[in-house]
This record gives sequence, C-alpha cells and structure tokens, in this order.
Amino acid sequence: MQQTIANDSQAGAWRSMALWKKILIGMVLGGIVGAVMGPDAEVLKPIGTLFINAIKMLIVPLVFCSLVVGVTSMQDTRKMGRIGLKSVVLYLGTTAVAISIGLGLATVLTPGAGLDMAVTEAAPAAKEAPTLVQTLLNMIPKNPISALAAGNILQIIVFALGLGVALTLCGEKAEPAIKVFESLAEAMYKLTELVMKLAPYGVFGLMAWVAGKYGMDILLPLIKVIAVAYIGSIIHVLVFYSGMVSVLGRLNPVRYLKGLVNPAAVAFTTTSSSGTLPATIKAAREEMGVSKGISSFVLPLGATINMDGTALYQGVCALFIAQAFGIDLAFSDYLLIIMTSTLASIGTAGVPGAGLIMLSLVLTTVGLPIEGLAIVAGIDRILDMARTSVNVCGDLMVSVLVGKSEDELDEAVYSKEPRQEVEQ
Ligand code: DAS
Repeated sequence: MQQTIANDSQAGAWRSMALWKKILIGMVLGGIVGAVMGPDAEVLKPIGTLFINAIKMLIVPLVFCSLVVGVTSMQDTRKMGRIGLKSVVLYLGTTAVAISIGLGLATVLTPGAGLDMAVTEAAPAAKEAPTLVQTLLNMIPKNPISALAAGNILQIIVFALGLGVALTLCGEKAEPAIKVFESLAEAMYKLTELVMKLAPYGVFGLMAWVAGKYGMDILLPLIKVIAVAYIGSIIHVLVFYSGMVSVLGRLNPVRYLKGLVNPAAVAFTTTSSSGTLPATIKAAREEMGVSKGISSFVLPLGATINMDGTALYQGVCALFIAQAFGIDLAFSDYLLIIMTSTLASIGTAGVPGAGLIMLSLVLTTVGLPIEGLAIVAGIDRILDMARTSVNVCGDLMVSVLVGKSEDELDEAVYSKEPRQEVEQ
C-alpha cells in the first residue's frame, strides 16, 4: 500500500512538473546513460527519431495555416511589409555580428594552432552558391501543392503570403475560407502542444545516442574548436541577444532566456531549426506573448533565412582550418568571410548538417583548403547542436523585438514565469 502511494505521488510530481524542467532532466539523463552505454546507446535513438518525425509532421500544416491566418488577421498589407523589412534587417544585422564574434574568438584563441595539416590534393569543386537572382526566383513555387508536399518552407511562405493577401482582398466572400484556416491553425497549435509532451523522452533518446557515439577519443583532438564554437554561441545568446532584448526592446532579458529553454533544448538535440519551429512558435506565443500574426510570419521566415549560429560556426571553422594549414589571412579575407557567411547562412536549410555543406562554399570563396571540411565533419553533430540552438534563439529574439515594436507583444504574458505544464 505504502509503495503504491509513493509511486502515485512520484507520478503526480512528474506530471505536474513544468515541461522545460522535464526536458532538461531528459537531456541530462540521456547524456549520462549515453556516456555509460557508449555506442550501445544507439538502441535508444529510435525514441528520439520518433519525436523528430512527430514534430516534422507538424511543420508544413502549422506554418501554412498560421501564416495565412497571420496575414488575414493583419488586414493592413503595408504593416506586413513593414514587419517583413524589420525582420530581414534584424536577421542580417545579427548574422554579421555572429560571424564577427566567431572570427574574433578564433583569432584570439587560435583553435587550429599546432595542428600542422598539409594540403594533399587539389580541392574538389565545392557547392556553388545560388546567385541572388536564382535564390529569389526559387522562392516562387511553380506548383504550390508540390511545394507543400516537398516541405519547401521558403516557397510555402511565399504562397501563404500571397493567399493571405488574396483572401484579405476578397473581403466577406472569403470569410468561410478564413474561418477554416483559423480553425486548422488552432488545431495545429493544439497538436504541437500534444507532441511537445513527448519532448522529454525524445530529447533523452537523442542525447543518449549522441553521448554514446562521440567518445572523448573523437572529441579531445578537436576540443579547442568545439570550445571556441560553444563559447561564441553562449556569448552571442547570453550577451548579444539579451542585450538586444534589454536595450532595443526595453524588456527583462531574464524572461527571454527562461522562455527559450524548451525550443533551445529541442533545437540542441534535433539540430533542425525547421523541426524545432512548432516548439519555437509555441514558446513565442505562450512564454513571450508574441501575437499570432507576428509569430506565424517572423518565425518561419527566421527558421529559413536566419542562421546566426551557423554563421558564427563558419567564422570559427574558417579560421580554425586556416590556422591548421598554416595559412595567414589578410583583413580583406576576413571581410570576404563575413560577406560569404552571411549569404551562405541565408541559403542554409534548417535541417541537420546543412551548415557543413555551406562551409565548403565559404572555404572555396576564401581559397582555404577544402580538406579542412574532413577535420570538422567528424564532430559536426556536436557543432550543429550549438549552432542550431543559436539559430532558434535568434529567431525568437527577433520575434520579440518586432512584436514589441508593433505593439503585438502581450507584456502580461512576457513578464509571467514559464508556464507550468500541468497534465489534465
Ligand atoms: N542544423 C541547421 C539548422 O537546423 C543549422 C546548420 O546546420 O548550420 O539550423
């Protein structure tokens, strides 16, 4: 009898615990179990894969419906243009700061010094960057249904914006359609809430697999580049983003940091900004009080074109590789890295490992040996966890600033403590 009561009270304590605490516990336990089990922890990976598939299932319908509703709820297309401009300026500006932090730290801490790598054979042709014209043309879906089926987020955004504007211009005739999209958007938010209850278990499985896969023998030789990338990521979020929220938004930065725990933990373990999008939208609305209209427009856009963490990683790795191969960079090379990494980060998809592919573009543009990719590829998952978390924190920060500037941030919600997720 006593044992039953004890089990019930423990279960009750777990059920009533806030989601962000459960997720952190899942991460820590996963790391411990993975370190103990080693490569055998691979057996736990399916738990994480199940969670990743469940959140990926949400992305297309959630982004499409919430974006259409976001546009129709705005009514004023001039306002939408203003929001889009503010978002893009903030996204690109913070990306340039991120690269500068990465380059500055790698210059001071020299993670590649002493590695004495030699260039072996001619570098294979790296990925060609799409020109700006190609990128803009690729944004227009030739067939919106295939764009939805393929999950092409940028094309889905363009189609949803167009449809939202068209529905707004149709006036009363479009009311039934708008109501349908509003109901579907609410249903997708509710489904996101249900899927997020799996997060502690999914995060546990993913962390166990990663901790088991990457033993210290792989990490030690590259511990310096990992350390520089993580230190830069932490500075970018805790100092720069918090400073932006505090100075530009005149909001309490601690609330911003508390509100980003869930999406940052999901980003850290899934290494997919797009996959984290449902959790990011949920956090923006429920923890930070950002309106539906702003969150459903700014966040999908950010998950697609805003990759501060990736840009910072590219700055660190470009210098790490230059140092490892004993190549001195001129100031003009630094400027070239900043420009190339900013453009590359716009083209980086919000999926695992995308940043490594774009790093080849940066290396080639600056004339650094492409063999350097092989050095960092072995630890890419560890680096991707940090850069994806920064990407998501940057999206959230911009949604808070744009929401505040448009009077579409509920400060009563923002100033509250993180929501206590109580299971019914
Ligand atoms: N994993 C990518 C993301 O989802 C970032 C990257 O690979 O650089 O944001």
